Amino acid sequence: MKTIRGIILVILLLQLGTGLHAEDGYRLWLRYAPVKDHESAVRVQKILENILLCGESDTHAVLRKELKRAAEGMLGIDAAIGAPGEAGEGAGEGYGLIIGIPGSCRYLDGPGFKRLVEGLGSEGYYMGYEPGKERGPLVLTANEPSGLLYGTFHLLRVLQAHGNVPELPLRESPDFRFRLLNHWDNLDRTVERGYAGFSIWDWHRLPDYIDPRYEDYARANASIGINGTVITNVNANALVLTPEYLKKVAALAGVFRPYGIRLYLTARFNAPMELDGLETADPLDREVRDWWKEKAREIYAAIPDFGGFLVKANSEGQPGPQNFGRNHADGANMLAEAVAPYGGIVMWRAFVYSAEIEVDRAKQAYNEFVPLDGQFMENVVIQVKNGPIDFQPREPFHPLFGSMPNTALALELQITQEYLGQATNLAYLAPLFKECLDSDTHKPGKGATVSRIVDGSLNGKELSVLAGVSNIGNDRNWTGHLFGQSNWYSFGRLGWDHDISPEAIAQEWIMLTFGCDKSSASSILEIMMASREAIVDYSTPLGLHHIMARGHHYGPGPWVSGGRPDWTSVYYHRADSMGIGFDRTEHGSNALAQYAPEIRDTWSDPATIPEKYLLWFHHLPWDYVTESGNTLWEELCIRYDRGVKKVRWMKQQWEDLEGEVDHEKHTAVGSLLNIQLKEAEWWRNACLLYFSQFSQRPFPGSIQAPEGDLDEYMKRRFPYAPGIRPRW
Ligand code: BDP
Repeated sequence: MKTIRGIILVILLLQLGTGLHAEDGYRLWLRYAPVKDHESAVRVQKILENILLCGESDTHAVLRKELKRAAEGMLGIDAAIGAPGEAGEGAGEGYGLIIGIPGSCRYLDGPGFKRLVEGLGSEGYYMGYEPGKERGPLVLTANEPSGLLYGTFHLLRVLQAHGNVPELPLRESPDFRFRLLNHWDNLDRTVERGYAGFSIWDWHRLPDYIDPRYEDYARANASIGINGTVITNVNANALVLTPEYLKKVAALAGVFRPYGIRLYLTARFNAPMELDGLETADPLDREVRDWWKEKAREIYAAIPDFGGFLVKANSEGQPGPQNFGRNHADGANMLAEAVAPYGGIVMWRAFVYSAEIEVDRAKQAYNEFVPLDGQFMENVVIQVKNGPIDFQPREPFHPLFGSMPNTALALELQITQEYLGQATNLAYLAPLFKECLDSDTHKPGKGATVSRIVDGSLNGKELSVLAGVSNIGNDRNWTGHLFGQSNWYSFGRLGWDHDISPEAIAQEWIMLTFGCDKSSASSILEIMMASREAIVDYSTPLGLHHIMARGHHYGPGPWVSGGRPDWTSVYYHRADSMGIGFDRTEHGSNALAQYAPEIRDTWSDPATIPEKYLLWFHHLPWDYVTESGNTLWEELCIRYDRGVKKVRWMKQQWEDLEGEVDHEKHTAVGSLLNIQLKEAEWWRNACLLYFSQFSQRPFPGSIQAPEGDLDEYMKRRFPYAPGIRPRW
């Protein structure tokens, strides 16, 4: 009787628990929702009820808290987490899970355990049974506490998603050494290209007030393998390097440390001038070099594990070495020298282009950086965006990948959806990330994929960095759109293992986020997998790019012209009475020459280039016949229309899930899909009406003809659209 009452109480408490945590998305993929079926509950309980946690560190304390939280949420039990020295420890008897570094308790003493972790590095882990056994307690071991951290989160993820342990044994280590979020957060708490509220960094109240959200942020990142964060905008403010701000920064670093997360800052190149009145910021000037060395010393005194600097220099108005007649290598090496004694790194961005140079913007970064190959210090990495323009819904891979074999290259992805519908659109980005990672540069030969270049394996580079521009803000659900969480999640998962498929990542995320049944999960998966292509279709099909509205980049703006040509749309689509597209073949800007011959040859010919890149590289007549047999004009119309239809389908598919997923989440996403449909129609209508002025051809009968008035679309203004800096 007593036990039955106990069980009823537990169930009631669990329900109350879920009620208290309304499904507002705050808990991300770490919900630890009650395990639904009995069999799974038994399996999970076997693992989590009695745990032996060997060793002590701040990270161990984190593990203890997390395991307790998981057991309480999933099973309603208070897990017993023993420390070494307890009875039964030597044989591991009575434990479902034993966690520790080899040698950290009697059970993990044997040489067998040491061998298990060989070659796993500082973050890898082994999960399985005691060497030579196929049963007994589950063992999680690693060389360092951070390995235990990633192993624990992996285990909890699989237990939550599948109600079972992962396939064993498991030997895991990350593909990229540095897996970093880049926050474009300003010190006034606005977030450049941020669509989820204001910055989560409460600078004014730091260092004394520690918002509990900082720890939740660290947990979330650690749970998906992210091990670093650049907390300030690349359009940098030197103030963050002052003693007053460094105290605040140090407080954040202290919260992140037990979670294996190192903190990085953006360095404004002329900080020595702005902060201390030096006459120059010339990287070869002795005084300037000493200034940075002293600054590094000061930072490391406050934050011993400070990660290093991220720098945007000589780009979009940011100062850089070229202001002083020096080059990017001079600038990067000066900073690298300052942080090298402490093990710090410098991430120097390749996103440089200038309106003064009369060269296709897509070619400029390559032109500037390739001659510097081999001139950067070992602790410098050149951070390259996935494509040569700017995070468009679809871009070919950046030609710098493969072109600087003697330099470590980082890949910068954009998690925030600046050009993919911001936070009103559902866009699952793992397919976009993967498309770039899997691209074969053919430099120096077949199989030289972007992922192998960036993870360092192709050219034997130690330093490997995957960076993602964050989509996090202080909105209750962190990312504005609930599905934005899936992009943060995918970034982390791909940073750990770039071979996982977007489908597999989405499946995990869906189970963790919605905990729904299999058929609902597969409907959600279909929506996610269709979403990115839908956006490409209704905004920039067939390789069109950079035709969004000016400044805030919200909505269509194919008519944008005037001012800096490389910030207009007409510069990129080049529509005229003859046709449309940017000729980047040898007859045009010859950007194709920056790619390997295999690629250049295939892409130079409109008949052999993958159609998704057609207008990126070719200016073609409106009557050019595409793969489908339609003319280019017809195909363009059909794709714009197809994108809209896809969103209509996504909306319907989501509506059908009513009652299958949590009500609060269902309503929020449903409302946003209504907005997305309006925006998709707006893109299609505006772009097709605009381009039809040049094509002078009728809309094909098979599409829904665009509605509205072009003038009205052109007059739309959004003075307070989010994510924009006032001076843009
Ligand atoms: C563009 C953004 C701009 C950023 C820039 C960058 O529109 O706000 O500052 O990239 O990456 O996508 O530096």
